[in-house]
Amino acid sequence: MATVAPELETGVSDALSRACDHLLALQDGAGWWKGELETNVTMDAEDLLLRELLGIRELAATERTAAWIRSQQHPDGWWSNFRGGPGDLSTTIEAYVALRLAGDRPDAEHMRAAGEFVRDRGGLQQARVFTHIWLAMFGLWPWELVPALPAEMILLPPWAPFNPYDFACWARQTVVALSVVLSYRPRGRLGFTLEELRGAAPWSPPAPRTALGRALVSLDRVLHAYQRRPVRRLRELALARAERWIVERQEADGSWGGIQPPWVYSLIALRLRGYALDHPVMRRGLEGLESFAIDGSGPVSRRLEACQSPVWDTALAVVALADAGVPGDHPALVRGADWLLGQQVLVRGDWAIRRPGLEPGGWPFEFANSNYPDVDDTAEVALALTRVRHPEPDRVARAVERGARWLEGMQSSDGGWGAFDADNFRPWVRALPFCDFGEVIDPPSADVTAHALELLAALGRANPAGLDWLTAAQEDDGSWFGRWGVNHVYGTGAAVPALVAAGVPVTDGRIRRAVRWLERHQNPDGGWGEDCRSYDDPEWIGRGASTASQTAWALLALHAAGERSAAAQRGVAWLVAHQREDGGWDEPQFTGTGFPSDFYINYHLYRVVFPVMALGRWAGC
Ligand code: R04
Repeated sequence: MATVAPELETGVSDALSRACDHLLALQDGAGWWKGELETNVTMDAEDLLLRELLGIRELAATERTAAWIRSQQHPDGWWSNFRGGPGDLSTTIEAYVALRLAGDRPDAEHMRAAGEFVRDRGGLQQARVFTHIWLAMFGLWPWELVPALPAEMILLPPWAPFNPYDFACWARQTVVALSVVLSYRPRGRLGFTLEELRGAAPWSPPAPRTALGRALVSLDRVLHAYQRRPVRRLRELALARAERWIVERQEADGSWGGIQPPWVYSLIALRLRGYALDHPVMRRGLEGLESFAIDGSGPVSRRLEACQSPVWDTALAVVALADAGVPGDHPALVRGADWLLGQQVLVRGDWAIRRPGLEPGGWPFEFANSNYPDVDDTAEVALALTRVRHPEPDRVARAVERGARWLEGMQSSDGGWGAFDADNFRPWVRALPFCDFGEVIDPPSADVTAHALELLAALGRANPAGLDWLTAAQEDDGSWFGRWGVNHVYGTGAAVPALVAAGVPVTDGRIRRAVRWLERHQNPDGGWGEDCRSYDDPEWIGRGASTASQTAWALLALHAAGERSAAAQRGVAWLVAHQREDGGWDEPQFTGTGFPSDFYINYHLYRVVFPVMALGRWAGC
């Protein structure tokens, strides 16, 4: 074991105290923390298209949104889905249409470059299904070429294949709303065409590679024929049921699931069902959506958060500050705990379909998300609460106990945990022609399972099935895959502390192999980084420019493994050397995962909370 230089110890303690001050200053008076949640410009483009469709697009907001979209364009003409990433066809098409809507001319330099990129990639024809739907809603793409999604799906019972509960909750809310939209096939007008974005080859459906895929393409043809002549009474029954399903799920903040896609599509679906814009459901929905916009006055640009992360950020901040040695009865921690206690979900949501007997008690991700508490947040919040010395300890203990019971009940039958649902792993929906974007099921993942195990271990509750699941999920190279964070550095940073907490000795082969994987993937500068491209190209696994959050994740694993090695010291030194004057860190890279390969998130608080955790644990030995 390497000795630790005294300069490093001093550096850590200075860095930590500045970082803690920085983090404490970011707390809201109400007790929560919330960093910006940055994604990509489809959010902003679709916001303009939604407003155009509903007839509520305003000039000033359009100009500020367009300014943001322009500011995100790569000099070569395209837009990507994460900072530093490659151009994305669908994102570029949506950004282009939004800028046309804002008045940018197709012969302007930046638009010509975008058009060239789109045509090079095969044109509009090759875009994802969601992009085709947006175009179809304005008469710019034939509805006939959009894969079928019959509204009658809502009538299927939860045991039938392709019923809404086979989809992950985020996809479920999206497809139910879109099944209404696809039934009405609205056709707005934009006053321009997109001939300049047409590629050379005609559209042809993607060729499925499996027998199931081929069967579903045939089914798609049958359903298209049905869409031309649906059984009227059945269709109306389905639409009425879908409408009710949607309205019942609107959250207190006016959102659907607190995430942009179902929110926007639900508003469109209800409008098509005849809801006027001043109907309370629509009004709450539109006002809430406005509150997800980060807007300045004057020439400052306007952008939209795809969702918000206050519960997650607050739990992480409390854990980080406690790790850094802030006393458990510090007012910031007590206020944070008080706010978290008020966020526990005590009503049933969609999760109860698969776990009907289970008492509620989880925590969600967002301000208002009572239909969709998740295991990840429940684990992290309960862990945070155990670190606070609250004036009402019994109240805290009861909340933690309820959360832990809910979490135990949400364990899938294979021993792992998914994020929002138990046993959501029927793979068929992935093969639907409609589902060409993002993950559409919510099977157990290593990171969520690790967080669940870490909580249960902290409460002294053994869970052999979970431990076995996590053990089996270790890759041959010693790492774990990161479902909700980029990527193997995240998965490994979650799994190792969980295994150790669950009683696996640091000398165990699982821990040693993970440590060796981390050491092999340390950058020469001492930090760790992993590019979002690691989801598509194995060459990138464990590789990328060093970032504060990923360096911290690696250090959390090394710390749990008992390492005070030269490698660990160089990682700690990287964090100390890259801290900003104000106590924070810069992190332009996206290190959060929405959907592997398709959707990435830059959680702006990650760059602070994870370094505080890592340095705090390092300093605490
Ligand atoms: C890091 C914590 C992970 N934990 C909680 C997850 C919270 C965020 O989950 C989602 C965020 C999302 N955004 N956008 C989508 C989305 C889905 C999530 C999204 C949904 C549907 C389509 C496109 C994007 F589950 Br279509 C920001 C597990």
